[in-house]
Amino acid sequence: MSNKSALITGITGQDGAYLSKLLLEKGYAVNGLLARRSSDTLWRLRELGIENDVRLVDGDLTDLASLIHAMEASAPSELYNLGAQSFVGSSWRQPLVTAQVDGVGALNVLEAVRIVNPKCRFYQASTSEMFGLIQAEKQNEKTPFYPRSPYGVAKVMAHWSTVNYRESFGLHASSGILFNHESPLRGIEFVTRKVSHGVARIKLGLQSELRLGNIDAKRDWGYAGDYVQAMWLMLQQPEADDYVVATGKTTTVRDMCQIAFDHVGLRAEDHVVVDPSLFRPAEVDVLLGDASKARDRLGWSPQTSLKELIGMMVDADLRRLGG
Ligand code: NDP
Ligand code: GDR
Repeated sequence: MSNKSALITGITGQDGAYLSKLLLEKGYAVNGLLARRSSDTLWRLRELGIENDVRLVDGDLTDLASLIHAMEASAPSELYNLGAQSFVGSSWRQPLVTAQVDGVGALNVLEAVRIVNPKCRFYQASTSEMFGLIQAEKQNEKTPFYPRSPYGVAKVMAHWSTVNYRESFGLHASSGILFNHESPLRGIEFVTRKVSHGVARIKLGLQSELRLGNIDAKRDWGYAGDYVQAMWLMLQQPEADDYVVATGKTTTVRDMCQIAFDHVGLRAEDHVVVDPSLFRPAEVDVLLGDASKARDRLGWSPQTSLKELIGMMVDADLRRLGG
């Protein structure tokens, strides 16, 4: 057990919930930045049974004053910047919000750390979307970036700001370049959860069709519960650095769907409809990560197969729907 204190932006999101649980188990005092919304955003913390174990501080990534206040109020030794407009599809429709929250927002957090306590360790939620257009069969920390969406572009800014604050001000600032990671707590707009929810509804006779966009896209999908461990490990290292976190396996959306339908004894081809209106203006066709550095330096490796992950997600959606 430790007497460390953490501040998490994006605490109400998928990763924020799993990271909170992990840090609470390690004895941390867990604080989270809560952006004001008109509806309830605490369902994930509630689902993990930790809603009353974390302390929430009002704030928004676009409001530096609120971040300085959150730093002062929670006196963290570690800050995890997970907050973002994280849906790639929306980033074309809300490019300026995405840039403000995901790009400038990260810079605001770095400034708050620099101003209030430059000894506080910092984690940036970087992403495989920064790689974008295929340039290497497997992407690692040395692969150049070529983002393909306003989201990817904003995240490149946040990533380089993190490197820059490390080099300019000596902050212990690390970036985790995480590939797609999913769970039963995934937002419904992302493809794995859209599929697990759709499959559960089809199984229960509540719908018959599942409309998807580009099912030939390939992703390197892992389990969020495994990936938050890597975030924590990065901040325990003597030196800050950047790490790719991935499974090293890639699967098409089409095959991922089939895994989900197989789980309930149905055939994907009987239900999936490709809807061109769901295609993106520019696509990231393939992602496949090489996480050897995380394995060698952090001792991290993924523990959950895609089949186990998708099965877990479909079962959770069946349960939620009362099936
Ligand atoms: P989610 O979309 O589930 O969570 C995003 C979080 O950011 C929510 O808590 C949301 O709050 C918060 N947020 C949004 N806008 C603001 C704002 N203006 N000020 C403060 N908080 C805000 O994302 P994930 O948990 O899946 O991802 C966590 C981070 O990791 C994100 O930065 C994402 O871009 C990045 N990432 C995710 C990957 C994945 O596969 N999941 C892979 C690589 C990177 P609210 O609930 O109120 O909307
Ligand atoms: P992604 O995740 O864009 O990789 O970003 P998403 O699940 O949205 O898309 C994955 C791939 O599936 C294709 N696809 C569809 N996607 C959605 N959402 N809905 C559909 O109906 C559909 N049909 C096909 C997409 O075109 C894409 O190729 C996620 C987010 O969590 C980011 O925040 C994170 O940085 C990256 O993963 C790594």
